[in-house]
Amino acid sequence: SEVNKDLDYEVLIIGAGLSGMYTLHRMHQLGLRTKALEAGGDVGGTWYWNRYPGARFDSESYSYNFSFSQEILDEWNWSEHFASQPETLKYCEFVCKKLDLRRDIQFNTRIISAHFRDDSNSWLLTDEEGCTYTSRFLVTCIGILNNYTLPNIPGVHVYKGEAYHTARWPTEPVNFENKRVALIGTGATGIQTTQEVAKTAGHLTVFQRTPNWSLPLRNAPISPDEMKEIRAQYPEIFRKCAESYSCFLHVSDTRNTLEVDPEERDAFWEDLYEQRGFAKWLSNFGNINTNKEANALFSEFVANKIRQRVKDPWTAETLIPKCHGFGTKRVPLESGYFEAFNQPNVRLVDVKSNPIECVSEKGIRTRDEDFEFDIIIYATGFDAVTGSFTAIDFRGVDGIKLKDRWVEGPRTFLGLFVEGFPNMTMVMGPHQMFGNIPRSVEYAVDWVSRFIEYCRDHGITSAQATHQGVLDWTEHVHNCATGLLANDVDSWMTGVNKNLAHKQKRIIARYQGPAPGYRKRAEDVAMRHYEDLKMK
Ligand code: NA7
Repeated sequence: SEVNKDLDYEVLIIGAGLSGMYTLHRMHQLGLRTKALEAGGDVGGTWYWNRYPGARFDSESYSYNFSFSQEILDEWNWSEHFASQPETLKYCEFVCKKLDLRRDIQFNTRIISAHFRDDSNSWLLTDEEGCTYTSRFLVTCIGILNNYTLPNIPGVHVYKGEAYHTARWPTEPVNFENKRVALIGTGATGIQTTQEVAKTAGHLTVFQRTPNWSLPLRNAPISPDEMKEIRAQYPEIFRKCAESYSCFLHVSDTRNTLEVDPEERDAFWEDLYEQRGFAKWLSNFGNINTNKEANALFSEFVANKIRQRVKDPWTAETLIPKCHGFGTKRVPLESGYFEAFNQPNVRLVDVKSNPIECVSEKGIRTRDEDFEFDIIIYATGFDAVTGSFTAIDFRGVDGIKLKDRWVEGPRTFLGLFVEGFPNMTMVMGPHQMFGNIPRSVEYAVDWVSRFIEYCRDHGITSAQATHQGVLDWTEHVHNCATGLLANDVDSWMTGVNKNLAHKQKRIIARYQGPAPGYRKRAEDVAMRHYEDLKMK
């Protein structure tokens, strides 16, 4: 348009994972001059970078895929209930091709700064090579688990053998045969990696600081006939996800754990234990997430399962969490993780009682023992949620830094806008609904697209959150978080990363109310023609 003729683009997108791809598609539909700038060499985001052995969905494949294109739903077949990373990466490439997105994605382009320019109401982005890009609107699609962190252990860079962080796994397969392998970290990633590497490694030593409440994934192949049935059920699948608390297929049981007859309760839990995916967590009694006593009962049920599955009593006890209850952190799902510790080539080292002192040239030194390794795997997690935003130098009006805005924790409007950052919207920003991520991504992208369309149609050149809007939304997010046991525990979900000095204090990083509630609020804002925003 005339107004934007001095700008390179009408819309710039940072990232070409699921969020970036879908945003680009919607911008194409609107006919807007758009470019997506992606740090990686291809599309896929999380599924591009996290190529570690055993990486796969914990959400049902058919609840995780995009729902907006009947053509894509008709043509794509999943081979497993919980697809592996290579299959999901292929899915991303398939979507990219189907929607003809590649022409407007620039790969190998890492954005290091994004500055709002008051005089022209536009964004100026700079990549690490010093190239610049300008646009009216900016949509950040930079993920919530993107910037990986290495452990703050002395000597990490001294080690001379092969070393990999799970989130930067090489494209060529790593051979573990006859190798002495170390793995640090037992979150969802470390658990998936352990059970896979244990199959071939000469010897695997798992360094565990905090154990996790992990439950069986119960993956299974999908036959062509079953895929046909699933395809026929897609409308029902997406309806269920839309109605549920966190966009999954599972719906929690409203009964109070403590009021259910113990025998009936155990039978219910035994049945749940056999079910697929997150059912064991999300179809459980809702009050295990809020009531300590209820939580302790189910935690004990899971502890007994671990005791039954792990032969060595010390190893079994060490694998059982003692300091946090079930489901107060993201529950990792496993396929033979506990049994791996029964193999002669796998050993658990408890870093709490025997701390790592340093990484040496040849391996890892703990207080009690000196280990030599051929390969070290770091499954040590991410500078999560806000980390994606502090990795880029975002500046708003008058040069204010996003970092400074969020010193006391994120403050947003609907998780979509930041005060003082006009024309910038975040897909999967802090204080947004996460849950089953692609379901939330689709909603956020649809919302953002309608908003940008509105601005275009009404000649709006500047739109930003108001101070009051941000105060109200932040308060609402904090209210929704009240009473959930998860907020009393250190994890990436509460913004804590023990490897980063500035991330020692818990924050409310996510919107934790029901997804339908989130959408209702966001829908209201759109229905009232965005009058909650400051527009000109
Ligand atoms: P997580 O869940 O943050 O797990 C990181 C793990 O690494 C966790 O067990 C940490 O122990 C451990 N860790 C981190 N630093 C150290 C040091 N310095 N020493 C020993 N152990 C350490 O990351 P994931 O990648 O597993 O999963 C992130 C999300 O991605 C996951 O929830 C899914 O949603 C997808 P700690 O618990 O801090 O004691």
